[in-house]
Amino acid sequence: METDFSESRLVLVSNGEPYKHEFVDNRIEKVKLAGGLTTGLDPLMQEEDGLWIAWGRGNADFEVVDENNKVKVPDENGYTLKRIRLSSDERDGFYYGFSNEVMWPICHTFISKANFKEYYWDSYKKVNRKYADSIIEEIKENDLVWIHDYHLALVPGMIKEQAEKIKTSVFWHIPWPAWEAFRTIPWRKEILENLLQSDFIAFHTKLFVYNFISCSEQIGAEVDYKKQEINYKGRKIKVSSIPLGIDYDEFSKLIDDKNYHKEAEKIKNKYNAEKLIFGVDRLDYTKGIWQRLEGIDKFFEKHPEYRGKLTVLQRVSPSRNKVTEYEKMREKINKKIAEINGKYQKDNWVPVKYFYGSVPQEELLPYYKAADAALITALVDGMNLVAKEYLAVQEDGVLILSEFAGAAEYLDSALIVNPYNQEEIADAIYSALTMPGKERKERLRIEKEKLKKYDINWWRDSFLKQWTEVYE
Ligand code: GDG
Repeated sequence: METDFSESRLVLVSNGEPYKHEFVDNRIEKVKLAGGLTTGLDPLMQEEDGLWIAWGRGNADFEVVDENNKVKVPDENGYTLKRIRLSSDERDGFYYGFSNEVMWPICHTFISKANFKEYYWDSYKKVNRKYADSIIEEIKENDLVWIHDYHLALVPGMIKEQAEKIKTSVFWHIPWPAWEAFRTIPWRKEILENLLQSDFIAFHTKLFVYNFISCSEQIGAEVDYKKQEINYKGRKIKVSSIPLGIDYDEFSKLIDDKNYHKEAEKIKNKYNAEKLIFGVDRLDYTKGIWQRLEGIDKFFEKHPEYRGKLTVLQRVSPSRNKVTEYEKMREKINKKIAEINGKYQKDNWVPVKYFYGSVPQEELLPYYKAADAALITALVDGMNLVAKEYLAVQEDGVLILSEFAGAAEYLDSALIVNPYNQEEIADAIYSALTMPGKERKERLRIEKEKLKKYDINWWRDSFLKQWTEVYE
């Protein structure tokens, strides 16, 4: 790791926590929460004895903390996790409300899905203040405070109000929209002004950097698109695109794992089809699941020779089930699948197999292996890690990827589609199924080289390097 932490401590701030504690049969168990952020930052936090501040959501989280809501993770020799406790009102207003019904839809340019309730905004401010106060209680000179994502946009400003010299940065995991979308938020200026109190902000893609600089310009900042610098009210803020990578070595190890091959083989046999296509997404309107199904419908209409031969396996993991929009979408997906299956099903063959629910990662990964192609048709996506994970564990599969996923800015050897274009999806499925082995392998080789080089460690080290250079 290049960044020298001998003089400073890393304080990580995020909505989700790296470990939760849960009651299991009257005992308390610690669970590591898988995901890019934990994978990439947990080793560094352990090595550097950092502090991680996050919302405690496990049902036994507050049974194991001390009087300051702190606990050592993964064990007594690990680093400190400080848990923020939210009331059910705060959870509804801050998390389900403002974060997921304002920031999420607007950042993904789904303006009509936003719900600009004053009460959500009040709750968002209150909880962001709670985070900021909790950080201030802990902060020491020279600490580096790294804030993550759209739930905590006001935290940089709220910290700076109380401790001007504290070094802060933000990584924004979802898209940053064009001004036309962002300006619809009644509190747009306050959000931007608070974010612009951090010293360094990074996004997944160049497009999001451009949008962010342009929004800053709209509220009166002086900007330099080339240097990726923003000057606002006497402060200089550096912006950058640093795409989040995966733990490539861990994923690619599976290629030599016999058990994993066996599991994949079982899946293939179970569906008794010549070809399998796989998709996995969190239930979200941004993921384009419904549009994907339209494309699949079109494919079976255009290519009757594949009826009985191709099975599409679609997994959907539940998410934000308290937001009505997500419930409606679930019904729409169910209907579309029933329609496709009703239209084309024959003998023992069903065109689309659908699974709703979360499974442990070891159960999910054999599906990646079993699939001849992965179909990712996000309507907008910050990055999309599934695309990267699929490629990492494949030996000759084909990735069909939406041009509107951040990952498409980097994975240009995939079959790139416009997710709103059913014909294009149908044609890409056909190309994937008929692509010669040599071409499949060559495309994979190119992508894997990039995934290996720009992995999760590269992302973390690049972020820390660019951020700390700001102070030189
Ligand atoms: C946000 C941005 C950005 C899925 N189902 C199960 C499961 N997963 C795992 C996948 C993958 C992850 O969840 C999903 O990551 P994505 O990147 O695809 O999407 P978001 O959750 O929307 O993440 C996104 C990301 O932040 C990082 O910055 O890429 O654009 O929207 O790792 O494998 N994992 C398990 N069971 C499941 O059922 N264990």
